[in-house]
Amino acid sequence: MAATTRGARICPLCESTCGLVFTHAGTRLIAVEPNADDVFSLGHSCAKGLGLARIENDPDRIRTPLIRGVDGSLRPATWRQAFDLIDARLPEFVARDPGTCAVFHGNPAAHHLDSTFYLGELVAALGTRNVFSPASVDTWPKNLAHILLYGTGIGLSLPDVDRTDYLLILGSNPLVSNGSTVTAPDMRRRLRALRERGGTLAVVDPVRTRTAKAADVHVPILPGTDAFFLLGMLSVIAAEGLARPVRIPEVVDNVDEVLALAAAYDRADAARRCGVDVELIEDVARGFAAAPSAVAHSRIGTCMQEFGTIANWLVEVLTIVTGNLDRPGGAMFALPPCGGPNTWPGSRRPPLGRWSSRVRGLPEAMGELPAAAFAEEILTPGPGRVRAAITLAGNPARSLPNSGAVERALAELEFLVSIDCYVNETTRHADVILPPPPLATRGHHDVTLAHFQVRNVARYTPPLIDLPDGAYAEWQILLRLAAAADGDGQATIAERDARVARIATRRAARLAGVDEERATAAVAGRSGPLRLLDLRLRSGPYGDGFGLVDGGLTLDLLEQRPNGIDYGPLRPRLPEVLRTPDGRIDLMPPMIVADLDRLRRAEDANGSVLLINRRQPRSMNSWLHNALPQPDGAQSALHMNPGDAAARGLHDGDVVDVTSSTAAVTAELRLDEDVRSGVATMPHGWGHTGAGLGTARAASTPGANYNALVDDTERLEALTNSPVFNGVRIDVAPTASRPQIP
Ligand SMILES: Nc1nc2c(c(=O)[nH]1)N[C@H]1C(S)=C(S)[C@@H](COP(=O)(O)OP(=O)(O)OC[C@H]3O[C@@H](n4cnc5c(=O)[nH]c(N)nc54)[C@H](O)[C@@H]3O)O[C@H]1N2
Ligand SMILES: Nc1nc2c(c(=O)[nH]1)N[C@H]1C(S)=C(S)[C@@H](COP(=O)(O)OP(=O)(O)OC[C@H]3O[C@@H](n4cnc5c(=O)[nH]c(N)nc54)[C@H](O)[C@@H]3O)O[C@H]1N2
Ligand code: SF4
Ligand SMILES: [Mo]
Repeated sequence: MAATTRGARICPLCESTCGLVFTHAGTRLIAVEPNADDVFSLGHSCAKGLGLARIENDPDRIRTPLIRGVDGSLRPATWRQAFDLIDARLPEFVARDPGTCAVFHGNPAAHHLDSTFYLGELVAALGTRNVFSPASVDTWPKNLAHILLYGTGIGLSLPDVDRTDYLLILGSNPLVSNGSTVTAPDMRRRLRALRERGGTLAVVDPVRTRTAKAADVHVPILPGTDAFFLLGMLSVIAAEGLARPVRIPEVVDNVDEVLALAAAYDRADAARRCGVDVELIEDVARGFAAAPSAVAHSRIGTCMQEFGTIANWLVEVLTIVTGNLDRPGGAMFALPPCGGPNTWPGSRRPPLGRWSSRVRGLPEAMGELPAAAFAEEILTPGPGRVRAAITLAGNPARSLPNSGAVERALAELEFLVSIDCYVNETTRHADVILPPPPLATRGHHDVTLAHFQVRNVARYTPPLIDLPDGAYAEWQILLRLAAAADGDGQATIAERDARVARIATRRAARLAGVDEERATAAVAGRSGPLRLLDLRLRSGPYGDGFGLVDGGLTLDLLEQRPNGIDYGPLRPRLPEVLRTPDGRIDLMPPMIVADLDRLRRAEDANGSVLLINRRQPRSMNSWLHNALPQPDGAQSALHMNPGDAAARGLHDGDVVDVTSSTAAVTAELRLDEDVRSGVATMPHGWGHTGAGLGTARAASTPGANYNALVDDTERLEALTNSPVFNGVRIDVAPTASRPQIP
């Protein structure tokens, strides 16, 4: 029998980053338990994390490369054969117009060191600006509001959930999603603790979600109207003199102007537009403003809607004018162990609009183009057209708007390489699929998510098993692809890695104020992502400065402390945290203020049902459906208020056509009292239909594809060009017998 290995592992699935304990028998993961000793998650976990053995051992998972044979089917190949094919094909696209080869990197890539540190190498080698990711269909409105207020899009202001007296959550359901842009494992415990210490939880959501049920106040708002709700709250605060100027940091400008703007707003209009009573808006405003500490936290419900940036700006304004910025219990900034844009010195030009997409001229943000342009960049003829793509850990065929067009586009590519563990709706179009190795072969530290941690902690879990013979780590795949793009497939990965490390070492040495030789020597025993991680940790805010700071953070130290190191609650960081050009916070950013006209002209839904997204506990976007089937039969049922259903003559269990401006899908109807009138909900990531899928179990319960219904052209958030996932106008009717659109 194979020897067993047991060790701590941070879960890579969601932003909670729970500590788990893995037991391996040889290379096989045989058990997953919560890690009670983890300094941050304290034994919390969920069904997905505990399901990692099923996910890792799923018989449908790809374990060797697949390449498309002459008969058109995908078949197993050696790594050598796969890279030979890539070496033969990829360079011709790189040699054409810049941008001929696009990159799409998906959600799991944000969790792994490999992609965090090495994806940039591949993008540079491809010489492409056609880089897309779910960020532009997820967080961009929030990122933009933060860039304009605080100077960086990733060092977000965080709700200090463990100390606040009043938490207002808008458009998030952390008791199912486990939280987003807030890394706070075990939200249930934290929210319960808030109420036990006499605090208030208020939830703004069209649905009485699990989180809303656990709250003191639920505001059942109409989708897409958060900006009105927040303006309504601010009008109460302005008119009743509830702002707290003495608690507003000196670096904040235009406080009076923003309050004057709010005071001029008619809160009765807010009530009408949001579909809630004006008294409720007033109660929440007064409760929030009167609390000793209060903070508003907004997430995807407020982002993927028509007025996402305005809403996310107003969330910050609310917290700031009530005197809750950068104070315990208010909105605070983390100090991430690897550092980041808001710990590194110097302000930068906002990473916005430096280039734009070819077809529609949609502006770049943070180095990427809006994913709403992904399909048309492939489908529209002309110079600079995308003809090849590399996808990493993403399923754009199900995660992007207008997925019908996305799939047509993927099918039209001349060459597609996917790094992925499944043959799914995207990778079935690939010429080559390269699988990532088993999870336990990787070291794990959340470089990006550490910006969202509600406590300052540093954790790292080391690899537990060796890479199988002949397999590639994901970072090695990325460097090998970069070499292929350069037409230099024979250069060794170690050489390329050494080049990456040299640049990283120079930077880390500069940050730590030591000479390069010293930094190089300090990490000499390591290679790959762990060397880069050590460089970042040692030059980061807690770092040992390559030996300058006694007891400072190093990767060695974290290896000795697999349950992590707790540096305590968040600490005030103003003004050093700011990276705006003048080092101040302008509460009236011209770009957002100019968009208020559009808000004023907003149309009502005019009787349409508004479709919004619903996340499911055992699902993760599109990719766990094969390994972790949903407990109930109706995987992607449309949930609707019984009154709305009755008005249409519909009954629980009916099969209905859901029709939008782009497509129609068929779904099972579930009557649900928790969904407010005028609204329906459905999860995204389903629609496991069509030929060539390698996910037999998911395909046997295919569900309906939400994103076939979402427009990628007409209705976009104006400042970020993000899709309006929340608030899709639909008709719901008994199903007609016609073929379903995928
Ligand atoms: N189980 C599970 N967990 C996940 C995921 C998953 O697929 N499954 N996905 C992960 C990912 S990638 C992310 S980004 C996070 C997202 O994490 P969350 O932001 O918490 O996402 P949701 O659970 O979808 O919650 C969004 C809520 O917004 C509400 N909503 C919709 N429209 C509006 C609106 O106009 N205004 C307001 N105020 N509310 C609205 C919806 O009813 C829903 O309850 O979750 C992560 N965690
Ligand atoms: N309608 C609607 N659409 C949405 C959303 C919504 O709320 N509503 N949410 C949006 C959001 S927030 C997000 S983040 C996106 C997610 O969108 P994507 O990131 O495109 O989609 P996922 O379904 O998470 O796909 C992840 C892929 O990574 C693969 N994978 C898993 N682990 C690894 C790994 O370690 N390495 C590699 N190489 N591959 C791996 C999986 O097999 C899967 O194919 O969806 C977006 N789409
Ligand atoms: S809550 Fe998120 S991080 Fe924690 S076990 Fe579940 S999926 Fe993993
Ligand atoms: Mo996401």
